[in-house]
Amino acid sequence: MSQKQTIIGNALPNIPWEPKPQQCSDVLWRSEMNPIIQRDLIPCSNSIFNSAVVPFGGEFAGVFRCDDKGRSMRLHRGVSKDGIHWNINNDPISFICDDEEIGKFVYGYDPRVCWIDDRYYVTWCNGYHGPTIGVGYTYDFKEFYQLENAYLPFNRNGVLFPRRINGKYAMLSRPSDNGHTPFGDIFYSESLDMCHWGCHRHVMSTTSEGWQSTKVGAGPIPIETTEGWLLIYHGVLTSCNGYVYSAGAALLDIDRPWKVLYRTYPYIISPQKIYECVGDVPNVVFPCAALHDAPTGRIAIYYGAADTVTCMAYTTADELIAFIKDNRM
Ligand code: BMA
Repeated sequence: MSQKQTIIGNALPNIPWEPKPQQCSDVLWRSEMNPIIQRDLIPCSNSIFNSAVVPFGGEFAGVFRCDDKGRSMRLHRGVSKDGIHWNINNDPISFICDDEEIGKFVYGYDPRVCWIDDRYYVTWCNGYHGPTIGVGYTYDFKEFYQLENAYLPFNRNGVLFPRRINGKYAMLSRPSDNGHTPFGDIFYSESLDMCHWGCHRHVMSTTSEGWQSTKVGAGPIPIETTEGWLLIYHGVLTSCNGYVYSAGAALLDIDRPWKVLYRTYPYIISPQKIYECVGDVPNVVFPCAALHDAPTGRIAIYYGAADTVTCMAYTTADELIAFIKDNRM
């Protein structure tokens, strides 16, 4: 255990954890149990991936992207005692919403879950005349309430910050098109009421070549550290066989998170294992959640693999931050 705590946050003594294998020289190491969630865990599912997990009542809970056997994209709730073995509800979440037009569910995918103040906020890619960012909340992972969509279509990868910044809620997002968007930068937006979003700021662009040259998008909820907001994000490369989704990491300024302090030139994880390269969409790793334990700095990352299954990988805050600084662009 390090003397100084790098992560600003709570202890999570029961965080899922596997020590780094001796022969591993990478900054992230995969779970030996991958994939921790198989595609057919529940009767209706074609695939379960790109999902969000949080500590809940001494155990764990989450919102899962389950594409059904009609290949419709749905959100399901789940609970787990250890963060690894999951009990996912077979019925999709039915959001309670005051406004019929907003509450009419079309599709939902790539959820993120973020504890702020007194509740768990859920953001996801929500079908409303094309993809935009849906926002809702739950107290108990049983009843979910839906708020207004955050933005006009088209937008994806809406990721909240876990506290107000300069008195306002803050969210990263990635304006997009209605298809398999061949572009995309990360932006920052603020809101006083979780309804009206503005003061949009550019955060980061794609690079001229390499794993993050087609589009970038925020991944898990940013982790507050003494070195800045630790952001894990995905980046996409266009190969002769289509898109390749990898992930990198960045540090953002604590008070002005649209200012990137450092950002990795290399990826921290790319599709290499068979379960990341073979599936409904080959060559995809897509992190959507990260648990962390402040005293030890341990970080457990949840990512979707090949748009088919859910996997885990581990790192520590000190190791990842050192890697970002040593391998910055
Ligand atoms: C994106 C989203 C993700 C998916 C990725 C790769 O546009 O649809 O859910 O993992 O494409 O197919």
